[in-house]
Amino acid sequence: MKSSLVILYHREPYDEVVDENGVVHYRDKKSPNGIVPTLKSFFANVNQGTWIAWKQVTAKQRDKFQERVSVEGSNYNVCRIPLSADQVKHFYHITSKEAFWPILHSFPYHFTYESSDWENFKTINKLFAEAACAEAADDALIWVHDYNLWLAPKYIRELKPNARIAFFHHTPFPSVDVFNILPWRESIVESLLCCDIVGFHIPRYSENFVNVARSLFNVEIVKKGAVPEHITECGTALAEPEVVKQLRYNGQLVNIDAFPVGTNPQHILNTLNKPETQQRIEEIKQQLEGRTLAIAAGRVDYVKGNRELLECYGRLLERRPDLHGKIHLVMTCVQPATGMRVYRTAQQQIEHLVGKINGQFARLDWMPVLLFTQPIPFTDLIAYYKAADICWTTPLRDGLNLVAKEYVVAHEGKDGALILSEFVGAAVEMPEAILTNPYSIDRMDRAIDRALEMSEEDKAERMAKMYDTVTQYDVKYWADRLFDIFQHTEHETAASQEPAVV
Ligand code: GDG
Repeated sequence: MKSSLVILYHREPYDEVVDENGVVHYRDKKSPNGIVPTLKSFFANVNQGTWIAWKQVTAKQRDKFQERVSVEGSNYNVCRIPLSADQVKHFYHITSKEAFWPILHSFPYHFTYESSDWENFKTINKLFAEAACAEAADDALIWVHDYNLWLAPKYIRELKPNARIAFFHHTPFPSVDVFNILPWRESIVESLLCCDIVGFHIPRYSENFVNVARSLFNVEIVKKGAVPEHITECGTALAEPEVVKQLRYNGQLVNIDAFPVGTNPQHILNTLNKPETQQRIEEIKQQLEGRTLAIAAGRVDYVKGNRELLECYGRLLERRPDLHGKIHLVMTCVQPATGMRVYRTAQQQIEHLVGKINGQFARLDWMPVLLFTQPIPFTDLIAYYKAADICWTTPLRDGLNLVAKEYVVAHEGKDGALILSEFVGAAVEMPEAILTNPYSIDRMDRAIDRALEMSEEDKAERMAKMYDTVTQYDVKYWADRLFDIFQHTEHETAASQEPAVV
Protein backbone atom coordinates (compact mmCIF):
# COMPACT_ATOMS: atom_id res chain seq x y z
CA MET A 1 0.00 0.00 0.00
CA LYS A 2 1.34 3.41 -0.94
CA SER A 3 1.55 6.08 1.76
CA SER A 4 -0.61 9.17 1.96
CA LEU A 5 1.94 10.93 4.17
CA VAL A 6 5.68 10.65 3.66
CA ILE A 7 7.95 12.39 6.17
CA LEU A 8 11.62 12.96 5.35
CA TYR A 9 13.69 13.58 8.45
CA HIS A 10 17.32 12.62 8.92
CA ARG A 11 16.89 10.85 12.29
CA GLU A 12 15.23 7.45 12.71
CA PRO A 13 12.03 7.45 14.79
CA TYR A 14 12.46 4.06 16.48
CA ASP A 15 14.70 2.17 18.88
CA GLU A 16 16.35 -1.01 17.64
CA VAL A 17 15.95 -3.74 20.24
CA VAL A 18 17.67 -7.12 19.82
CA ASP A 19 15.85 -9.96 21.61
CA GLU A 20 17.38 -13.04 23.22
CA ASN A 21 17.25 -14.89 19.85
CA GLY A 22 19.19 -12.17 18.13
CA VAL A 23 16.10 -10.91 16.25
CA VAL A 24 15.98 -7.13 15.75
CA HIS A 25 12.71 -5.40 16.70
CA TYR A 26 11.92 -1.84 15.71
CA ARG A 27 9.98 -0.17 18.51
CA ASP A 28 8.61 3.33 18.78
CA LYS A 29 11.28 5.56 20.34
CA LYS A 30 10.80 5.90 24.08
CA SER A 31 12.21 9.43 24.27
CA PRO A 32 9.09 11.60 24.63
CA ASN A 33 10.65 15.01 24.08
CA GLY A 34 12.23 16.77 21.15
CA ILE A 35 10.77 16.96 17.67
CA VAL A 36 10.55 13.29 16.62
CA PRO A 37 7.40 12.42 18.66
CA THR A 38 5.78 15.57 17.31
CA LEU A 39 6.31 14.53 13.73
CA LYS A 40 5.18 10.97 14.40
CA SER A 41 1.89 12.31 15.78
CA PHE A 42 0.99 13.31 12.20
CA PHE A 43 0.68 9.65 11.23
CA ALA A 44 -2.35 9.46 13.56
CA ASN A 45 -4.31 11.29 10.84
CA VAL A 46 -3.56 8.89 7.99
CA ASN A 47 -4.06 5.22 7.10
CA GLN A 48 -0.52 4.55 6.05
CA GLY A 49 2.62 6.61 6.38
CA THR A 50 6.31 6.35 5.63
CA TRP A 51 9.25 7.93 7.43
CA ILE A 52 12.47 8.28 5.49
CA ALA A 53 15.79 8.57 7.33
CA TRP A 54 19.42 7.68 6.78
CA LYS A 55 21.27 4.82 8.40
CA GLN A 56 25.03 4.47 8.56
CA VAL A 57 26.18 1.00 7.41
CA THR A 58 29.46 -0.75 6.67
CA ALA A 59 30.14 -2.27 3.23
CA LYS A 60 29.46 -5.70 4.74
CA GLN A 61 26.14 -4.64 6.30
CA ARG A 62 25.02 -3.03 3.05
CA ASP A 63 24.80 -6.43 1.27
CA LYS A 64 22.06 -7.66 3.58
CA PHE A 65 20.63 -4.27 4.47
CA GLN A 66 16.88 -4.15 4.94
CA GLU A 67 15.84 -0.75 3.60
CA ARG A 68 12.20 -0.91 4.63
CA VAL A 69 11.22 -1.85 8.18
CA SER A 70 7.89 -1.68 9.98
CA VAL A 71 7.67 -0.24 13.44
CA GLU A 72 5.84 -2.55 15.83
CA GLY A 73 2.30 -1.48 16.67
CA SER A 74 2.29 1.54 14.35
CA ASN A 75 0.81 2.47 11.00
CA TYR A 76 4.02 3.63 9.40
CA ASN A 77 7.07 2.07 7.79
CA VAL A 78 10.56 3.40 7.92
CA CYS A 79 12.56 3.52 4.74
CA ARG A 80 16.27 3.76 5.53
CA ILE A 81 18.81 5.19 3.12
CA PRO A 82 22.05 3.25 3.69
CA LEU A 83 25.04 5.58 3.83
CA SER A 84 28.70 4.81 4.35
CA ALA A 85 30.60 6.45 7.21
CA ASP A 86 32.33 8.64 4.67
CA GLN A 87 29.06 9.78 3.10
CA VAL A 88 27.65 10.62 6.56
CA LYS A 89 30.79 12.52 7.46
CA HIS A 90 30.68 14.68 4.36
CA PHE A 91 26.90 15.08 4.25
CA TYR A 92 26.10 15.63 7.89
CA HIS A 93 29.24 16.53 9.81
CA ILE A 94 30.91 18.67 7.20
CA THR A 95 28.52 20.13 4.64
CA SER A 96 25.48 20.44 6.93
CA LYS A 97 27.18 21.29 10.20
CA GLU A 98 30.28 23.21 9.08
CA ALA A 99 28.86 25.08 6.10
CA PHE A 100 25.05 25.43 6.52
CA TRP A 101 24.66 25.47 10.31
CA PRO A 102 26.90 28.53 10.91
CA ILE A 103 25.17 30.45 8.14
CA LEU A 104 21.69 29.54 9.35
CA HIS A 105 22.60 30.72 12.84
CA SER A 106 24.31 33.90 11.57
CA PHE A 107 27.85 32.82 12.44
CA PRO A 108 29.64 33.38 9.12
CA TYR A 109 32.92 33.26 11.03
CA HIS A 110 32.48 29.48 11.52
CA PHE A 111 31.50 28.87 7.88
CA THR A 112 33.88 26.62 5.94
CA TYR A 113 33.52 26.20 2.23
CA GLU A 114 36.61 24.30 1.16
CA SER A 115 35.80 21.09 3.05
CA SER A 116 32.14 20.99 1.90
CA ASP A 117 31.09 18.25 -0.47
CA TRP A 118 28.22 19.61 -2.52
CA GLU A 119 28.14 16.64 -4.95
CA ASN A 120 27.70 14.22 -2.04
CA PHE A 121 24.98 16.47 -0.58
CA LYS A 122 23.14 16.41 -3.92
CA THR A 123 23.47 12.62 -4.21
CA ILE A 124 22.03 12.01 -0.75
CA ASN A 125 19.18 14.47 -1.23
CA LYS A 126 18.37 12.69 -4.49
CA LEU A 127 18.30 9.32 -2.73
CA PHE A 128 15.83 10.73 -0.20
CA ALA A 129 13.67 12.16 -3.02
CA GLU A 130 13.65 8.88 -4.95
CA ALA A 131 12.72 6.91 -1.84
CA ALA A 132 9.92 9.38 -1.07
CA CYS A 133 8.48 9.15 -4.58
CA ALA A 134 8.62 5.35 -4.54
CA GLU A 135 6.59 5.29 -1.30
CA ALA A 136 4.10 8.09 -1.95
CA ALA A 137 0.57 7.61 -3.27
CA ASP A 138 -0.34 9.95 -6.12
CA ASP A 139 -2.20 12.35 -3.84
CA ALA A 140 0.26 11.98 -0.94
CA LEU A 141 1.68 14.81 1.01
CA ILE A 142 5.47 14.68 1.06
CA TRP A 143 6.80 16.59 4.03
CA VAL A 144 10.51 17.39 4.08
CA HIS A 145 12.28 18.51 7.25
CA ASP A 146 15.20 20.76 7.73
CA TYR A 147 18.16 22.12 5.86
CA ASN A 148 19.90 18.74 5.48
CA LEU A 149 17.31 18.00 2.81
CA TRP A 150 17.14 21.39 1.11
CA LEU A 151 17.50 19.90 -2.37
CA ALA A 152 14.94 17.11 -1.98
CA PRO A 153 11.92 19.21 -3.11
CA LYS A 154 13.46 19.92 -6.52
CA TYR A 155 14.21 16.24 -7.14
CA ILE A 156 10.74 15.22 -5.93
CA ARG A 157 9.10 17.78 -8.21
CA GLU A 158 11.05 16.38 -11.17
CA LEU A 159 9.90 12.85 -10.40
CA LYS A 160 6.34 13.67 -9.34
CA PRO A 161 5.29 16.97 -10.92
CA ASN A 162 1.89 16.95 -9.20
CA ALA A 163 3.00 15.98 -5.70
CA ARG A 164 2.06 18.16 -2.75
CA ILE A 165 5.37 19.10 -1.15
CA ALA A 166 5.78 20.84 2.21
CA PHE A 167 9.06 21.85 3.83
CA PHE A 168 9.66 22.90 7.44
CA HIS A 169 12.78 24.62 8.79
CA HIS A 170 13.60 23.86 12.43
CA THR A 171 16.47 26.31 12.50
CA PRO A 172 16.48 30.07 12.10
CA PHE A 173 16.62 31.40 8.56
CA PRO A 174 19.17 34.23 8.38
CA SER A 175 19.00 37.62 6.77
CA VAL A 176 19.73 37.97 3.07
CA ASP A 177 23.27 39.33 3.59
CA VAL A 178 24.24 36.26 5.59
CA PHE A 179 22.37 33.60 3.61
CA ASN A 180 23.80 34.77 0.32
CA ILE A 181 27.29 33.88 1.54
CA LEU A 182 26.38 30.28 0.64
CA PRO A 183 27.89 29.61 -2.79
CA TRP A 184 25.05 27.18 -3.56
CA ARG A 185 22.30 29.68 -2.67
CA GLU A 186 20.52 29.58 -6.05
CA SER A 187 20.16 25.78 -6.07
CA ILE A 188 18.87 25.78 -2.48
CA VAL A 189 16.31 28.52 -2.98
CA GLU A 190 15.19 27.20 -6.35
CA SER A 191 14.50 23.85 -4.70
CA LEU A 192 12.49 25.47 -1.88
CA LEU A 193 10.50 27.38 -4.48
CA CYS A 194 9.33 23.99 -5.86
CA CYS A 195 7.31 23.46 -2.63
CA ASP A 196 3.61 24.11 -2.11
CA ILE A 197 4.31 25.19 1.46
CA VAL A 198 7.55 26.39 3.03
CA GLY A 199 7.30 26.64 6.83
CA PHE A 200 9.35 28.42 9.47
CA HIS A 201 9.01 28.86 13.23
CA ILE A 202 8.44 32.62 13.21
CA PRO A 203 7.63 35.48 10.83
CA ARG A 204 11.16 36.94 10.95
CA TYR A 205 12.59 33.77 9.40
CA SER A 206 9.92 33.56 6.71
CA GLU A 207 10.50 37.22 5.84
CA ASN A 208 14.23 36.56 5.61
CA PHE A 209 13.53 33.71 3.19
CA VAL A 210 11.27 35.89 1.05
CA ASN A 211 13.97 38.56 0.88
CA VAL A 212 16.57 35.98 -0.10
CA ALA A 213 14.28 34.58 -2.82
CA ARG A 214 13.61 38.08 -4.15
CA SER A 215 17.30 38.92 -4.18
CA LEU A 216 18.08 35.88 -6.34
CA PHE A 217 15.06 35.38 -8.59
CA ASN A 218 12.23 37.25 -10.15
CA VAL A 219 9.74 36.23 -7.50
CA GLU A 220 6.34 37.85 -7.22
CA ILE A 221 4.62 38.50 -3.89
CA VAL A 222 1.02 37.30 -4.23
CA LYS A 223 -0.34 37.64 -0.69
CA LYS A 224 0.66 39.42 2.51
CA GLY A 225 -0.99 39.22 5.91
CA ALA A 226 -0.85 39.63 9.66
CA VAL A 227 1.43 37.59 11.90
CA PRO A 228 -0.22 34.88 14.07
CA GLU A 229 -2.19 36.46 16.92
CA HIS A 230 0.08 35.35 19.75
CA ILE A 231 3.30 36.56 18.13
CA THR A 232 4.88 39.90 19.08
CA GLU A 233 4.85 42.34 16.16
CA CYS A 234 7.31 44.91 17.41
CA GLY A 235 9.72 45.89 20.17
CA THR A 236 12.09 42.94 20.41
CA ALA A 237 14.99 41.59 18.32
CA LEU A 238 13.03 39.00 16.30
CA ALA A 239 9.69 40.85 16.05
CA GLU A 240 8.13 41.32 12.62
CA PRO A 241 4.96 43.35 11.93
CA GLU A 242 3.59 41.53 8.88
CA VAL A 243 4.39 38.61 6.63
CA VAL A 244 4.30 37.48 3.04
CA LYS A 245 1.95 34.51 2.76
CA GLN A 246 2.29 33.51 -0.87
CA LEU A 247 4.83 33.83 -3.66
CA ARG A 248 4.71 33.01 -7.31
CA TYR A 249 7.78 31.77 -9.13
CA ASN A 250 8.20 29.97 -12.40
CA GLY A 251 4.53 28.99 -12.62
CA GLN A 252 4.46 27.66 -9.04
CA LEU A 253 2.47 29.14 -6.15
CA VAL A 254 4.45 28.84 -2.93
CA ASN A 255 2.62 29.30 0.38
CA ILE A 256 4.80 30.69 3.14
CA ASP A 257 3.90 29.69 6.66
CA ALA A 258 5.34 30.97 9.94
CA PHE A 259 4.14 29.18 13.04
CA PRO A 260 6.24 27.92 15.98
CA VAL A 261 6.28 24.26 16.99
CA GLY A 262 4.67 23.64 20.35
CA THR A 263 5.53 21.28 23.15
CA ASN A 264 3.41 18.46 24.58
CA PRO A 265 2.09 19.91 27.88
CA GLN A 266 -0.06 16.91 28.74
CA HIS A 267 2.89 14.59 28.50
CA ILE A 268 5.02 16.90 30.66
CA LEU A 269 2.23 17.18 33.26
CA ASN A 270 1.73 13.40 33.27
CA THR A 271 5.45 12.92 33.83
CA LEU A 272 5.43 15.60 36.52
CA ASN A 273 2.63 13.85 38.38
CA LYS A 274 4.22 10.40 38.35
CA PRO A 275 5.13 9.25 41.87
CA GLU A 276 8.79 8.74 40.87
CA THR A 277 9.04 12.31 39.54
CA GLN A 278 7.41 13.71 42.67
CA GLN A 279 9.84 11.72 44.78
CA ARG A 280 12.77 13.01 42.71
CA ILE A 281 11.54 16.60 43.17
CA GLU A 282 11.39 16.05 46.93
CA GLU A 283 14.92 14.62 46.95
CA ILE A 284 16.26 17.57 44.96
CA LYS A 285 14.51 20.04 47.27
CA GLN A 286 15.86 18.32 50.36
CA GLN A 287 19.37 18.42 48.93
CA LEU A 288 18.96 22.10 48.09
CA GLU A 289 17.98 22.99 51.69
CA GLY A 290 16.36 26.22 50.56
CA ARG A 291 19.14 27.29 48.19
CA THR A 292 18.21 28.84 44.82
CA LEU A 293 18.40 26.55 41.78
CA ALA A 294 18.89 27.70 38.19
CA ILE A 295 18.71 25.25 35.28
CA ALA A 296 20.25 25.53 31.83
CA ALA A 297 19.39 22.59 29.55
CA GLY A 298 20.38 21.86 25.97
CA ARG A 299 22.96 20.57 23.57
CA VAL A 300 26.63 21.47 23.32
CA ASP A 301 26.74 23.99 20.52
CA TYR A 302 28.37 27.36 20.11
CA VAL A 303 24.96 28.80 19.08
CA LYS A 304 23.42 27.86 22.44
CA GLY A 305 25.31 30.54 24.39
CA ASN A 306 26.61 28.26 27.16
CA ARG A 307 29.85 30.21 27.37
CA GLU A 308 28.04 33.54 27.75
CA LEU A 309 25.80 32.04 30.44
CA LEU A 310 28.67 30.53 32.43
CA GLU A 311 30.68 33.75 32.23
CA CYS A 312 27.64 35.64 33.52
CA TYR A 313 27.30 33.16 36.38
CA GLY A 314 31.00 33.61 37.21
CA ARG A 315 30.51 37.40 37.28
CA LEU A 316 27.45 37.00 39.49
CA LEU A 317 29.44 35.04 42.06
CA GLU A 318 32.23 37.65 41.86
CA ARG A 319 29.79 40.50 42.36
CA ARG A 320 27.65 38.86 45.01
CA PRO A 321 29.60 37.08 47.76
CA ASP A 322 26.31 37.03 49.68
CA LEU A 323 25.14 34.33 47.20
CA HIS A 324 28.03 31.99 47.95
CA GLY A 325 26.63 28.74 49.29
CA LYS A 326 23.10 29.89 48.42
CA ILE A 327 22.74 29.22 44.67
CA HIS A 328 23.29 26.28 42.30
CA LEU A 329 23.39 26.05 38.55
CA VAL A 330 22.49 22.70 36.95
CA MET A 331 23.60 22.54 33.34
CA THR A 332 22.77 19.66 30.99
CA CYS A 333 25.06 19.89 27.99
CA VAL A 334 24.27 16.90 25.89
CA GLN A 335 26.90 15.99 23.33
CA PRO A 336 25.75 16.26 19.74
CA ALA A 337 27.25 14.26 16.85
CA THR A 338 30.71 13.06 17.76
CA GLY A 339 33.87 13.72 15.81
CA MET A 340 33.31 17.39 15.04
CA ARG A 341 36.06 19.80 15.90
CA VAL A 342 33.76 22.75 16.47
CA TYR A 343 31.68 20.88 19.06
CA ARG A 344 34.76 19.47 20.75
CA THR A 345 36.00 23.02 21.19
CA ALA A 346 32.59 24.16 22.51
CA GLN A 347 32.49 21.28 24.99
CA GLN A 348 36.06 21.93 26.16
CA GLN A 349 35.16 25.57 26.67
CA ILE A 350 32.15 24.64 28.81
CA GLU A 351 34.12 22.13 30.88
CA HIS A 352 36.90 24.67 31.32
CA LEU A 353 34.52 27.38 32.51
CA VAL A 354 32.64 25.04 34.85
CA GLY A 355 36.01 23.91 36.28
CA LYS A 356 37.08 27.52 36.66
CA ILE A 357 33.91 28.57 38.48
CA ASN A 358 33.89 25.53 40.76
CA GLY A 359 37.65 25.86 41.31
CA GLN A 360 37.29 29.49 42.31
CA PHE A 361 34.18 29.34 44.48
CA ALA A 362 33.37 25.75 45.56
CA ARG A 363 33.47 24.74 49.21
CA LEU A 364 33.24 21.33 50.78
CA ASP A 365 29.52 21.91 51.30
CA TRP A 366 28.76 23.80 48.06
CA MET A 367 29.38 23.15 44.37
CA PRO A 368 28.24 26.19 42.33
CA VAL A 369 27.78 24.30 39.01
CA LEU A 370 26.62 20.74 38.43
CA LEU A 371 27.34 19.78 34.81
CA PHE A 372 25.80 16.76 33.05
CA THR A 373 27.55 15.85 29.82
CA GLN A 374 25.30 12.84 29.16
CA PRO A 375 21.52 13.13 28.72
CA ILE A 376 19.68 12.74 31.99
CA PRO A 377 16.39 10.75 32.00
CA PHE A 378 13.33 12.79 31.04
CA THR A 379 11.76 12.35 34.50
CA ASP A 380 14.92 13.82 36.06
CA LEU A 381 14.85 16.71 33.62
CA ILE A 382 11.24 17.49 34.51
CA ALA A 383 12.08 17.19 38.22
CA TYR A 384 14.95 19.66 37.82
CA TYR A 385 12.71 22.03 35.84
CA LYS A 386 10.10 21.92 38.60
CA ALA A 387 12.61 22.36 41.41
CA ALA A 388 14.39 25.20 39.61
CA ASP A 389 13.60 28.77 40.61
CA ILE A 390 15.10 30.01 37.36
CA CYS A 391 15.36 28.58 33.85
CA TRP A 392 18.31 30.27 32.18
CA THR A 393 18.16 29.96 28.39
CA THR A 394 20.40 32.32 26.52
CA PRO A 395 21.32 31.03 23.04
CA LEU A 396 23.03 33.48 20.71
CA ARG A 397 20.62 32.11 18.12
CA ASP A 398 18.06 29.29 18.16
CA GLY A 399 15.23 28.33 15.81
CA LEU A 400 12.67 28.12 18.59
CA ASN A 401 13.86 26.57 21.90
CA LEU A 402 11.64 23.89 23.35
CA VAL A 403 13.43 23.96 26.72
CA ALA A 404 11.84 27.32 27.59
CA LYS A 405 8.36 25.96 26.84
CA GLU A 406 8.97 22.75 28.79
CA TYR A 407 10.04 24.76 31.86
CA VAL A 408 6.92 26.93 31.69
CA VAL A 409 4.69 23.85 31.54
CA ALA A 410 6.50 22.14 34.42
CA HIS A 411 5.67 25.16 36.62
CA GLU A 412 1.99 25.08 35.61
CA GLY A 413 1.84 28.86 35.42
CA LYS A 414 2.33 29.28 39.16
CA ASP A 415 5.92 30.18 39.91
CA GLY A 416 9.47 30.23 38.55
CA ALA A 417 11.34 32.73 36.40
CA LEU A 418 12.35 32.31 32.76
CA ILE A 419 15.37 34.19 31.43
CA LEU A 420 15.19 33.96 27.65
CA SER A 421 17.45 35.23 24.91
CA GLU A 422 15.79 37.65 22.50
CA PHE A 423 17.45 35.69 19.69
CA VAL A 424 15.43 32.48 20.01
CA GLY A 425 12.17 32.02 18.14
CA ALA A 426 10.23 31.39 21.37
CA ALA A 427 11.00 34.97 22.53
CA VAL A 428 8.35 36.43 20.22
CA GLU A 429 5.75 34.07 21.68
CA MET A 430 6.69 34.74 25.30
CA PRO A 431 7.50 38.43 25.77
CA GLU A 432 6.62 37.99 29.46
CA ALA A 433 9.93 36.17 29.97
CA ILE A 434 12.91 38.14 31.27
CA LEU A 435 14.29 38.82 27.81
CA THR A 436 18.00 39.33 27.51
CA ASN A 437 20.71 39.93 24.96
CA PRO A 438 23.49 37.33 25.26
CA TYR A 439 25.85 39.55 23.25
CA SER A 440 25.77 42.14 26.06
CA ILE A 441 27.49 41.59 29.42
CA ASP A 442 25.39 44.31 30.96
CA ARG A 443 22.04 42.88 29.71
CA MET A 444 23.00 39.39 30.83
CA ASP A 445 23.94 40.63 34.31
CA ARG A 446 20.76 42.64 34.59
CA ALA A 447 18.62 39.63 33.58
CA ILE A 448 19.97 37.32 36.29
CA ASP A 449 19.73 40.12 38.88
CA ARG A 450 16.12 40.67 37.85
CA ALA A 451 15.28 36.97 38.11
CA LEU A 452 16.80 36.83 41.60
CA GLU A 453 15.00 39.87 42.92
CA MET A 454 11.60 39.57 41.18
CA SER A 455 8.61 39.36 43.51
CA GLU A 456 6.60 36.14 43.68
CA GLU A 457 3.52 38.02 42.40
CA ASP A 458 5.36 39.35 39.36
CA LYS A 459 6.76 35.89 38.58
CA ALA A 460 3.38 34.21 38.97
CA GLU A 461 1.69 36.77 36.70
CA ARG A 462 4.29 36.31 33.96
CA MET A 463 4.37 32.54 34.23
CA ALA A 464 0.57 32.34 34.11
CA LYS A 465 0.54 34.28 30.82
CA MET A 466 3.29 32.13 29.34
CA TYR A 467 1.54 28.97 30.53
CA ASP A 468 -1.62 30.07 28.71
CA THR A 469 0.38 30.61 25.51
CA VAL A 470 2.33 27.38 25.70
CA THR A 471 -0.69 25.24 26.56
CA GLN A 472 -2.95 26.85 23.95
CA TYR A 473 -0.38 26.78 21.14
CA ASP A 474 0.87 23.33 21.94
CA VAL A 475 2.15 20.66 19.62
CA LYS A 476 -1.39 19.44 18.89
CA TYR A 477 -2.43 22.95 17.85
CA TRP A 478 0.60 23.13 15.55
CA ALA A 479 -0.10 19.68 14.12
CA ASP A 480 -3.87 20.23 13.64
CA ARG A 481 -3.34 23.61 12.08
CA LEU A 482 -0.72 22.31 9.66
CA PHE A 483 -2.79 19.28 8.85
CA ASP A 484 -5.69 21.55 8.04
CA ILE A 485 -3.48 23.60 5.70
CA PHE A 486 -2.23 20.41 4.06
CA GLN A 487 -5.79 19.11 3.56
CA HIS A 488 -6.68 22.29 1.71
CA THR A 489 -3.50 22.40 -0.35
CA GLU A 490 -3.70 21.23 -3.92
CA HIS A 491 -0.57 21.44 -5.97
CA GLU A 492 -1.37 24.63 -7.86
CA THR A 493 0.61 26.13 -10.65
CA ALA A 494 0.24 29.85 -11.06
CA ALA A 495 -0.96 29.29 -14.63
CA SER A 496 -4.23 27.95 -13.21
CA GLN A 497 -4.78 31.11 -11.12
CA GLU A 498 -6.32 34.49 -11.80
CA PRO A 499 -3.78 37.32 -11.63
CA ALA A 500 -3.50 38.22 -7.94
CA VAL A 501 -3.30 41.57 -6.23
CA VAL A 502 -1.15 42.27 -3.18
C1 GDG B 1 16.17 22.10 17.05
C2 GDG B 1 16.42 23.62 16.97
C3 GDG B 1 14.08 24.00 17.74
C4 GDG B 1 18.02 18.68 26.76
N1 GDG B 1 18.82 18.13 27.70
C5 GDG B 1 18.29 16.90 27.97
C6 GDG B 1 17.15 16.71 27.19
N2 GDG B 1 17.00 17.82 26.45
C7 GDG B 1 15.89 18.01 25.47
C8 GDG B 1 14.95 19.13 25.89
C9 GDG B 1 14.34 19.56 24.55
C10 GDG B 1 15.43 19.17 23.54
O1 GDG B 1 16.40 18.38 24.21
C11 GDG B 1 16.14 20.39 23.01
O2 GDG B 1 15.25 21.07 22.16
P1 GDG B 1 15.53 22.57 21.67
O3 GDG B 1 14.34 23.05 20.95
O4 GDG B 1 15.83 23.40 22.86
O5 GDG B 1 16.84 22.49 20.76
P2 GDG B 1 17.43 21.55 19.53
O6 GDG B 1 17.68 20.16 19.96
O7 GDG B 1 18.63 22.29 19.06
O8 GDG B 1 16.31 21.52 18.37
C12 GDG B 1 15.54 24.33 17.98
C13 GDG B 1 13.86 22.48 17.64
O9 GDG B 1 14.76 21.89 16.69
C14 GDG B 1 12.41 22.15 17.22
O10 GDG B 1 12.10 22.64 15.93
O11 GDG B 1 13.33 24.48 18.85
O12 GDG B 1 15.73 25.73 17.88
O13 GDG B 1 17.81 23.91 17.19
O14 GDG B 1 13.17 18.85 24.23
O15 GDG B 1 14.02 18.62 26.79
N3 GDG B 1 16.36 15.60 27.26
C15 GDG B 1 16.74 14.63 28.14
N4 GDG B 1 17.86 14.75 28.91
C16 GDG B 1 18.67 15.85 28.86
O16 GDG B 1 19.69 15.92 29.57
N5 GDG B 1 15.97 13.52 28.25
